[in-house]
Amino acid sequence: SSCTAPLTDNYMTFDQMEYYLAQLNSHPRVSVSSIGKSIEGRDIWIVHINRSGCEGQEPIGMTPRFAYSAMKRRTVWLEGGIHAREWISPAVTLQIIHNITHDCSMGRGLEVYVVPMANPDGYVHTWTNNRLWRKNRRNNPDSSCDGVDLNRNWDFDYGVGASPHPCGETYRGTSAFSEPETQALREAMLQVNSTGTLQMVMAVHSYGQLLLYPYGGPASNPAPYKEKMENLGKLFVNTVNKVHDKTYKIMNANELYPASGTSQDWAKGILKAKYAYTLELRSKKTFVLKPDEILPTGQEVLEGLKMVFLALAREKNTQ
Ligand code: 0X9
Ligand code: ZN
Repeated sequence: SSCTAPLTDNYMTFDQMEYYLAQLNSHPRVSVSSIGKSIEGRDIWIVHINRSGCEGQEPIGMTPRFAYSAMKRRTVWLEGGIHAREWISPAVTLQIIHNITHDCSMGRGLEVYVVPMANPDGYVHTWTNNRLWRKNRRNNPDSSCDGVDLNRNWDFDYGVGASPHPCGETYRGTSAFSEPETQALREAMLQVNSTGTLQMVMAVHSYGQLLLYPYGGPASNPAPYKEKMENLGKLFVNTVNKVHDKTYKIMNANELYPASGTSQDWAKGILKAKYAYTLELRSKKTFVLKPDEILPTGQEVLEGLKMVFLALAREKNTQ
């Protein structure tokens, strides 16, 4: 529709994202706030879409008496933009925010929290200096190479399966949570986790068209609820694949390649989120996706998420 056009016509600069989020904040069901600042002082924004205005529209199968108020809140956390060059991630994440906000049928029975741009400094750098920059903009001491991979900096299985060298693309940093960006995400996730049951965490990346479930570390034991994560993941990819006939697949993260210190594994292993995923969006071969793929990528993911949200809201047992 025309009101989503600015979100799907082209990629937004960081300034445009901030402008969009500021406007969105005037919507009664939305609150936008900063969870902290990046190394270069940019805000990391979180969007909470609440259920006010959607009462009486609980999912089928959920007794109104238990819905929303009496029941422990079920929360969902979506993370976008932790890798700077994966522009389709914030673009799709913003579309998801738009959709949940403007459509009560999506995300019924759930409290949804979204960080669309977890690495603003890196993102700005991809617009101004280097389109293929991945990490944050840490000025590493005693090295001519900048940046820490924010998806190797989390304190679960930290270390092995991530580069110890500042010049590495997957440089893990000097210690777990050495970066203000991961610290801000951790604090916000702990806060959200304390307000309800964290049903699902999804980190949105590109590329590969894959849905990955934990663990991804080298010492990858089967994660709790592995079967359930596989089954819900299959529901997601099957739904996604009906929309534009694409070929998303589900697999174990460690089987793709071992990576430790990821937000997904921390969410699963430490926060005990029942479901944790890394979603790799389009394409099959490059980070540089043409703007005309923003809309279809968003459409397919939205259909998949709708199904997943319904399943999560209806589930009887929580974590
Ligand atoms: O390597 C990553 O951080 C993610 N892929 S990306 O190309 N977007 O950088 C994948 C992390 C998922 N975990 C494992 N593959 N173990
Ligand atoms: Zn990534």
